[in-house]
Amino acid sequence: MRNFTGRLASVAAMLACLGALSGPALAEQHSHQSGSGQETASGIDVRSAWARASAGRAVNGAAYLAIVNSGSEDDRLTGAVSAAAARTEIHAHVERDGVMRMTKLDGLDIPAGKTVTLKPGGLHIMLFRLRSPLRKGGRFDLELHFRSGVKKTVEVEVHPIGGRPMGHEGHGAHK
Ligand SMILES: [Cu+2]
Repeated sequence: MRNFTGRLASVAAMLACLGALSGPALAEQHSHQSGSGQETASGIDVRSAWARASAGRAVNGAAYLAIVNSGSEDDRLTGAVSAAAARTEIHAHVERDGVMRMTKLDGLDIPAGKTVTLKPGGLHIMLFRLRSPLRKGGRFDLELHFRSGVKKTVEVEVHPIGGRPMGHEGHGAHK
């Protein structure tokens, strides 16, 4: 019985994971800045970090942000940690056989002079097993680790879920 329950829990986690990403992706523009990013000698700056409020009993979430490399050296995002979640991964969406799927990345190149934007339907920081639901208006810290040794802590703002209930039909909401 224990095994069966465990399996149900992991299926629920999977659905929640998909649900977190299948909302009205482009319904809102998040042009304001969180103000928590700061320039350093590395030239890496993180801006506009946000997450969508959890839907129902969703156990997973995703964080979105923009990483600016104004330095002259290429860098690479190698991981992230947050007290808000048990585990994080860098994820991308890739289309395979006409279906969008999430894929774990080992890292994310941040070329010199470029901005890499993580946004719904695309790149994101997956937050597995949230310690508590993400509530609209809430905030949590996310620490980003870079190959150069730079660590950046940003404050992630939790935004409303959006206009319509999120289903579990997958990743069709992009574009
Ligand atoms: Cu994901």
